[in-house]
Amino acid sequence: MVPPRRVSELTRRDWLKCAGAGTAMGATTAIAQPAEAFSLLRKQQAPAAEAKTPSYCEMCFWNCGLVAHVRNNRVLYLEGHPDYPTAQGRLCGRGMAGAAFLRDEDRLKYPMLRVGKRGEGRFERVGWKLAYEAVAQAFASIRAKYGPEALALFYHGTGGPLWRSMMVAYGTPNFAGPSYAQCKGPRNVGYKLTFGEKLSSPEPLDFDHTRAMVLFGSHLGENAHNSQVQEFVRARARGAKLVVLDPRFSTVASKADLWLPLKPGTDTAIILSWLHLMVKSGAYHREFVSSQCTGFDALARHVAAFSPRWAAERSGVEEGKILAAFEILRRNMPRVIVHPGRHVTWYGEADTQRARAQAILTALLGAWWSPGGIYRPAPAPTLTDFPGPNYPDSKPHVDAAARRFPFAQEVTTNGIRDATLTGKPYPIKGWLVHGTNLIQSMPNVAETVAAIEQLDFLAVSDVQPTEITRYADVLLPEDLYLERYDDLKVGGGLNPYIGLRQPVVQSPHDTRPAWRMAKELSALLGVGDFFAYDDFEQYLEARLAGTGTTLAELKQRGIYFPASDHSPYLPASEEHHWHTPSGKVELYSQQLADAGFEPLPVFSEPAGETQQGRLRLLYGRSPLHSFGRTQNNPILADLASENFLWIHPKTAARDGIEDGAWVEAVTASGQSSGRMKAKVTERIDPACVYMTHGFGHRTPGLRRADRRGGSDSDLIEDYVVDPISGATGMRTQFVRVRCGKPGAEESACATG
Ligand SMILES: Nc1nc2c(c(=O)[nH]1)N[C@H]1C(S)=C(S)[C@@H](COP(=O)(O)OP(=O)(O)OC[C@H]3O[C@@H](n4cnc5c(=O)[nH]c(N)nc54)[C@H](O)[C@@H]3O)O[C@H]1N2
Ligand SMILES: Nc1nc2c(c(=O)[nH]1)N[C@H]1C(S)=C(S)[C@@H](COP(=O)(O)OP(=O)(O)OC[C@H]3O[C@@H](n4cnc5c(=O)[nH]c(N)nc54)[C@H](O)[C@@H]3O)O[C@H]1N2
Ligand code: SF4
Ligand SMILES: [Mo]
Repeated sequence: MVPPRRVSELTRRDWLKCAGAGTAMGATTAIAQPAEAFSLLRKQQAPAAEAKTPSYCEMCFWNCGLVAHVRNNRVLYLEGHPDYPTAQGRLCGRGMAGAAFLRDEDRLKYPMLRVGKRGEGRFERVGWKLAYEAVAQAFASIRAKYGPEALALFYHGTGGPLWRSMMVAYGTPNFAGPSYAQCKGPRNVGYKLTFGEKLSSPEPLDFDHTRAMVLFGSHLGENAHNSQVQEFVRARARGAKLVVLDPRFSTVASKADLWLPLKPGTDTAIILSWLHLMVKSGAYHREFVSSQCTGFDALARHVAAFSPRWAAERSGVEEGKILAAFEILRRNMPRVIVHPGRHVTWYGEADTQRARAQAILTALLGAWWSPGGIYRPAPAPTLTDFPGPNYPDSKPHVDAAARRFPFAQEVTTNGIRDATLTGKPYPIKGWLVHGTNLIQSMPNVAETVAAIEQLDFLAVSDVQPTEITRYADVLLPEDLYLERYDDLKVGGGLNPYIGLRQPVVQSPHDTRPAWRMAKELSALLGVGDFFAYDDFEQYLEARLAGTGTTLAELKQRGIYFPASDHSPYLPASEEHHWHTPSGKVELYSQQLADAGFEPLPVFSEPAGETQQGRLRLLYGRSPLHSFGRTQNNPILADLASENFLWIHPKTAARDGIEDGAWVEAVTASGQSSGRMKAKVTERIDPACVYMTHGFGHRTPGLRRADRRGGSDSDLIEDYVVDPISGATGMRTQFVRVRCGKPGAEESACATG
């Protein structure tokens, strides 16, 4: 028998490969052991599983189906569920490493009350009863003094909506997640304004029939959404063309037919020039435009001035490349995927305008709800509501009361934070935070901390001692996703499904699932009627009534596909009522005009010109990490323990920085990224630096991640709020690079 290998003997490539290849190719897989001694065995060498339990992943929000091989309350390894559309039989590297969390000594193990100052991270262990009572008393006193709307919920992840039920039942309209205002907001608003639909997640991209793809940022492969990467790779293998716009030579740019190394924030200029060319040469989808769209003439007049030369001057991309990319679109239309992007909160108002430009480009290509473009996703199956009272009426949420963000689709995290800081439009005095590390996910850490200082009360539900937990008055430790039930997962897309998360092992600690915490706390808050089930299986059974499947069946199979005769395409000529005011696809947006915004996408130079020595901060994803939540995972910490500051050789030479040297990025106000290593590379625009998000933790409880690498979150002070969607543009930060602090081991920017 081959001895088990330490993770570090494997290269990152091995792990990515084995994750990508899944078990079908006899991949290396993980065996659960005490976290510090985590080792890897080949699947064939692992002891036989006692159970193979299906569930789904929560290492990120793609929520891939998995099958856990279990023995002795230990997960031997995880593999991709063969039937799940998001998994397609595989897990990504992060998903495979999920089992390592289970035996991680650093996880939160029991409820705690704060004993030190907020932010200090000093707590004492208590029982659940006391923890609940502390929350219930604080909530009741805030409600009595300020009204229920003075309570807010921040949430991300599968458990969140149950907490939302509790909070809404208690009377507050204020609940928000970073997945809107720090992520997809402007995209969803821009597409909704144009097509009357926001884009679903997974994005409905018809990779299997496409002939050409264009990516604005969207660094697929580094952005490791499992099935999207698999589908993209298949499309490329079939010969689909690829155009990538990115100021950085990203992994996916290195696979492209054409890479357009544009200046940051100039995508819209290039899109406008393509629209100009389409109108001028008549190379647009006439049938789609004439049957479905309104505002073409106004658009045609608007884009007349935006020649490829004009776009070249603004973007810094050669005119010839802009024309060559257009040729790829023209020749392959309508089978073109214009990727709508996902993390699109870059520059404020320009983000919604860019999303509008992408949507209009899609319309003119005839690539909306059409083969090889963006398909029409089937709605997710509907489940039965568990019987309960009607939710009470509440005051308008903070953004509505402040009359801001007319097209926002959700309450904004930043809106709630502002209200907490200023007391306007009304005070916010209590936060409940579930599964989101606001210290890392919201721009301007100082504002978040100042807002927390204004609070009468902060409760945090998490699984590990990340930064936000250090500020909590009460800490509610959740079971890990492999230890709990959650609400059912319903997916639309091409094959609508219902998926089950179920415990595959028991938590060895005094932790609880979100459903149980919400139910038990609700009882103390006097809104227990909204959670009138004895246990969660009863709830799940009731939700499944009439769907064609049962809990027993789902426990076995993990997923169920109700019959669906949905058609993913809409013929260009078919009569259709779009969910816009005009009932048409709105190339010209009267709604935006009426609200005082530009009705046709305009290009605006990104704010903050580069000054001598100052570099724009860009950031993105590490393929082996999710946000800031996996840096302490025993396997992933071993494979990718730090991030690097990408810097161009010219800039590095100017600043005297060598490849591999310890450096810090610093803002004008002196905020530092923390010490990290320089990666001197021609792959980045000389006027920018780049790093992956999620590193540079500042919380000693995460022993493998604390102060490892640099933090983009600590640097982003200068964010810009989009008045249309309410989202926060975060690529407006400039930094200088200086040598890592002398003192420790190194003294200067030399390697060594
Ligand atoms: N491994 C992994 N995968 C993930 C996640 C994760 O945490 N880990 N998170 C998931 C989530 S929630 C999201 S929202 C997505 C985010 O991932 P994406 O939606 O792909 O994020 P982007 O900001 O589009 O992509 C970052 C890229 O944009 C480039 N860029 C910077 N400025 C500009 C510009 O002005 N124009 C253009 N065209 N490009 C620019 C950067 O150089 C970088 O290559 O990733 C998802 N996938
Ligand atoms: N500077 C900067 N900011 C960003 C981004 C960026 O790239 N750079 N990306 C933005 C994007 S696209 C997004 S989607 C957001 C993501 O923002 P968040 O969702 O806040 O992401 P994380 O920072 O990973 O925080 C997740 C928290 O949930 C905890 N957690 C993990 N699993 C569980 C669980 O099962 N139960 C509970 N209760 N808690 C759990 C983790 O320990 C961690 O504290 O960040 C946004 N903000
Ligand atoms: S993409 Fe990876 S981390 Fe995200 S859910 Fe799927 S397997 Fe898990
Ligand atoms: Mo995101």
